[in-house]
Amino acid sequence: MGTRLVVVSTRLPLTLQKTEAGRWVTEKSSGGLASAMNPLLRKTGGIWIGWSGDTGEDDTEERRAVLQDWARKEHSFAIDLPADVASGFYEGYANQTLWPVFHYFVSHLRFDAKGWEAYVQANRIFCGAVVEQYQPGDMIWVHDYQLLLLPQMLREALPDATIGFFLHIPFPSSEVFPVLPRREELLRGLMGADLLAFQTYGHLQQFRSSLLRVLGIESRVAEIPVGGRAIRLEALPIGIAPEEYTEPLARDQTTARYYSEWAARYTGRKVLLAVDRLDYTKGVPERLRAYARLLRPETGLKEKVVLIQIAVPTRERIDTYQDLRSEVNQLVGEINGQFATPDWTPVVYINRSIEREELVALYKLADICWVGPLRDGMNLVSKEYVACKGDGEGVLVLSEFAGAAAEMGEALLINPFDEEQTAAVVARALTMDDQERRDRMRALHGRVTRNNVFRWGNRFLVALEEAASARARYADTRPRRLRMEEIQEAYVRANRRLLILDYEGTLVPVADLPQEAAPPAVVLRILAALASNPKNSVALVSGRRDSDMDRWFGNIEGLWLFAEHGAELKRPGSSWEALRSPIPADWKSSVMPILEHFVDRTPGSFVEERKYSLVWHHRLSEPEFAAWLANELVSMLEAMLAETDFRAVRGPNIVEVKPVWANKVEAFQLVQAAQAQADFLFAAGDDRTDEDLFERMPDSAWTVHVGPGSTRAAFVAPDIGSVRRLLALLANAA
Ligand code: GDG
Repeated sequence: MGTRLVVVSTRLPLTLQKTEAGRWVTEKSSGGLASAMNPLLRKTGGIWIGWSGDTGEDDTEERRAVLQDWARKEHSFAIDLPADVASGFYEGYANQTLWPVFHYFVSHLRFDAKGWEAYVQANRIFCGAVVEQYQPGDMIWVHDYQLLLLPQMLREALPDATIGFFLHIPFPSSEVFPVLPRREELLRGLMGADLLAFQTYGHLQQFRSSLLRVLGIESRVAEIPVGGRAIRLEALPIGIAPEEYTEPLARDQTTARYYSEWAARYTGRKVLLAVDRLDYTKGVPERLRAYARLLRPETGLKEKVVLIQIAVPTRERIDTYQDLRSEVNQLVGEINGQFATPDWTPVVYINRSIEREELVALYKLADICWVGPLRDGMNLVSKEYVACKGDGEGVLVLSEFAGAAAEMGEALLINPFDEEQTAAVVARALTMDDQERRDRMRALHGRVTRNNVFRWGNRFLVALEEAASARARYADTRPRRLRMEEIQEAYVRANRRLLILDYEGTLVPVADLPQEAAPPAVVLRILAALASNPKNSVALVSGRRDSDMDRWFGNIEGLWLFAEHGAELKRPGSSWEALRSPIPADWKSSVMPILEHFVDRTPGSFVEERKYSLVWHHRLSEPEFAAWLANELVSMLEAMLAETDFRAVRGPNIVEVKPVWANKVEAFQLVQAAQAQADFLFAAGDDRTDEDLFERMPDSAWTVHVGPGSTRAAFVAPDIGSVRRLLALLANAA
């Protein structure tokens, strides 16, 4: 890997702390992410950019020196966030709006516009910091839900940068995601990336369906086509660095001491272990209630088990977390109060962070690791426990709502909302026979060891590199931005001109309903001016019926009209003629029943009948369902129409069945026959059929593609407005 990696995450693996004596010191945290990123950063000479955790108000010499040390020795570049930005961003929009909704806790959603503004502001500050450090060729890797707007901000600031994004938390269902205030902005914020990666395939699919529902953007499983490039999509489940857990077990004295002390203390009892941040997504009260069921007299487990619950304080400034803390305190008190005996405490509750040496000793000690989140992106605790069980002596009880469940089929899966079932599964884990336990754990252990965090990091970077080089290849062959003056000059110089114009999507927006496609006066004026010039032959091609075309454009003298994509034409001054005739009369009667069947299945959709074509419109239907059905319909009709002159094609929110010979290339050739020796050929259009035309026109032709999407045209016009401006310029030129 020749290029430098730039990691961007909310927090750095370093934190700035002010001591009681007012001195600034550095605290290092070694999380899974740091273990994954550090080797990659070393290998690529990369850097890490993140929030210092501080406001930067106390801008002393000493503090600056600490941060300079970070940059020099740790390659970590700290960002300060002003207090109000930090709280609105972190405790506000990120953790009280996004976090609950992404974890399906819609009832915990809190939103205010200030929090959103702070979120935008914070993302901008991050963007500025990245731009400041950026060197051409860098690969930027943005992490997680706090920075959803960053990829697009970076794309605008650094158009050629390589930008990847990984979401550590779940992506919610498309029934839930749209609940979010500012949902459109969030999705657009991600669209600047070359690669978007999720923990599971399920999350990826949910993201795709939200994208379709919220922004109307269709995607494929592996990519989203946007504006002439593609964003790659990947499911990349994060792993752990197994040695960080197995090494202390093998060598560390403190770990060994803890382990033997505790093993002696709990002899004769089964140890159940739970390790969580004290977050409402982690299912701590649910676990405690299920545990209380397990201790009922009829199970015979009283005094035979102990639950060690580590609950690390987190986000304590948010009310919901305070409430959770009280609830857990109370439940622990109740269970211990009700069941304890002078020599047995059923729940050992530790409401603080413990050292890695202790944690690892507990993993080794535990007969069962009870991982019960109500929703979790992945859950690393489950993998860390498994890593410590090389001997096969342990059972993992795992919530089916953790991303980890997708990979850890040999765990005993629970629905943590079902406390009865959970208690039964834990009871089964306690009595599992030796062979089954070892078989399951060995399979898990092998997989956790193989699919480690290093592999994850490499896979991400390989995918990112591929995605970025695909974009770069595209950029080399990219059509030029519309150069109006250049076209105008050629137009003025020419003696005989031929202009062929697509209608909907080019001169007017694509209409939801067929009757809404009428042209505004400005378009009529431009067309009339162009068509009245004796040097010009101007043709307008539309999918609409001849009657619509007549009603709209019948008064414009000198204009060529093609209706139904060219199935019918009207030369200047004459009446409509069919391009081929007669067409078989029975084709509609075989296609119509199929379309009607689809209409019945798809509320809001309808069939429009034209002379030479049938169109199924699904713009008013549930987008995902309709898009899926549209594909079904096309493949069904493809088989049926294979031997005929008709084809089924998808357009924007439509499926159209039309004759193959009705197309723009034919239309162009007809006009060209009448306007031989034209020295200025011009075409503008936005869809697939226009691409066929662009390809067939000589290299000297002036071809213009409108809107996003890849194209063979010589120029790209960003929108309909710019096409109109260009045509107005030509109309007034001569
Ligand atoms: C997010 C997603 C996703 C916990 N207590 C102590 C301690 N820990 C360590 C664990 C583990 C980490 O904290 C927690 O990671 P999780 O994956 O369980 O959960 P989140 O913090 O919510 O992480 C999650 C993850 O990102 C990675 O993509 O898996 O779904 O929510 O490593 O060991 N470590 C020490 N003392 C403790 O008391 N030393």
